[in-house]
Amino acid sequence: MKMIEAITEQLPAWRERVNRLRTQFGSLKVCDVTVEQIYGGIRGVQIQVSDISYVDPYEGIRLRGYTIPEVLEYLPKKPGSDFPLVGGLYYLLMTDRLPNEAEADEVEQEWASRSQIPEHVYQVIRQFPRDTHPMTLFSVAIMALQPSSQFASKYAEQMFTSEGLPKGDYWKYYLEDSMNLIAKLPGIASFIYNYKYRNEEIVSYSPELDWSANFARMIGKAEDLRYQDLCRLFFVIHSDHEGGNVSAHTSYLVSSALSDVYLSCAAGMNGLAGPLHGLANQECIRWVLQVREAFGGHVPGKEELTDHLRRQLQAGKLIPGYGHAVLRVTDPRFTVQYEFAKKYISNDPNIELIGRVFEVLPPILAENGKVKNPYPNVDAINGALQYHYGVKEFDFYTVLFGMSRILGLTAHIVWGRILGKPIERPKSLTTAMLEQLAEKS
Ligand code: NMX
Ligand code: MLT
Repeated sequence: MKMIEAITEQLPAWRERVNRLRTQFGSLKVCDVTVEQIYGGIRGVQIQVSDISYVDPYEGIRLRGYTIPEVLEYLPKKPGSDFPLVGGLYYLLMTDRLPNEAEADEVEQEWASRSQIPEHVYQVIRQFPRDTHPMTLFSVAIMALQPSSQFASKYAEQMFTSEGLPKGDYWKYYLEDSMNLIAKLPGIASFIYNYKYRNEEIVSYSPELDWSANFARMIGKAEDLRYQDLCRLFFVIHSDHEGGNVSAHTSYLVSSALSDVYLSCAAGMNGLAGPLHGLANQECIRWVLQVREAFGGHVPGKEELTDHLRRQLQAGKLIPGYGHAVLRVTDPRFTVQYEFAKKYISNDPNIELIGRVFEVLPPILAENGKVKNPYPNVDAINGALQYHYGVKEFDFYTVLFGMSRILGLTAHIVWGRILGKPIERPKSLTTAMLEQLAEKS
């Protein structure tokens, strides 16, 4: 794989940079931690390093240094499509280099060749009651693939042989596992969808189509080219949001114990399934529809909407899709999806309402100074787009987020192994210890 060559080429320089920092500047202080930060979700404490992506509070995400509009513009596309090949995005995340068409295509072809899903994975999913949440099925299906982990078997094998597995080579097995897992995600996600809501169909992967279009085809949207483009857009922009969000942080932590890619990504998906994180996208469309229902199915005018939103906030309700732990501006991932919506489906009433809420809500949320970011995040519009194109089962939306997020999670994990990061083990204190520190201050 070209991707392996590209990483191998850069390896000595990266390792050298990290070694220099650790040996020459190991005692350099990066930041202080306050009592409020300890109790407040470790917000703003700079305890990680990752070069896969970075979220600037006032600009939003950059994936390997590129903004969302730049990523959408520069990555290779399939003829006839306006949105990138996910294979190209993965090449960028993994190698820190923009791929050419052949390199993006090679990743796509690798996925096609690794896409066969063992029968027992379908059986595991079928064992669950049909009303099980799709994220549970998704996480379980990833776990069901774990016995095929090349890293886990190689690691176990070297314990009993004289031939060791050099630490510097772990990453190659993590990358193999990552490629094998990602290749199977369209098949797994689509089967969960088909099992729960359609005809229980298992659709095999078509090497003629890219990863995104394969997923669309597998859920019955072979003819819907616009939906396929929406999938490409969705999968690219949800792939990563630096290392500190719940799913990335969780999977990275788990992998630091040398748990393999399957164990680590399933853990990350369990975090993504929380309503304050990925699950928010299913809540957003539900909320949008409830607001319309409160107005007899119509889109309320600005004044009516303002009153309605104030009442909700006064009742202590959370408005899904608004706010962010790091961002202090409108999420650029919201913006590009809103642009897609205005271009192709501007007459959709849910999109109209989302636009109106966007006009009206930020100043209201900002009023009491409590909400640190009164602007929409990525989830505020995801569901409405899926809903428009006929994917109307809200609880499935986080699986789409998960498919995409695994691209980023695995890039973080593989690079953790490349740079030889040790097991994570921060230190905890007791309340009494903090009280003693407070007394002395
Ligand atoms: N509606 C109402 N109140 C809010 C909102 C909102 N959308 N966002 C924050 N607040 C409240 C929050 O509950 C907290 O109140 P209290 O002190 O009474 O607990 C207060 O404002 C301060 O919260 P922040 O410091 O601004 O936000 P925090 O960093 O703790 O949490 C979120 C960030 C994203 C978890 C929070 O804004 C939220 O729950 N938003 C709605 C859910 C959502 O959209 N999640 C998706 C996140 C993106 N993703 O894809 O993962
Ligand atoms: C994400 O994409 O992970 C969310 O925006 C949450 C975050 O960054 O904390």
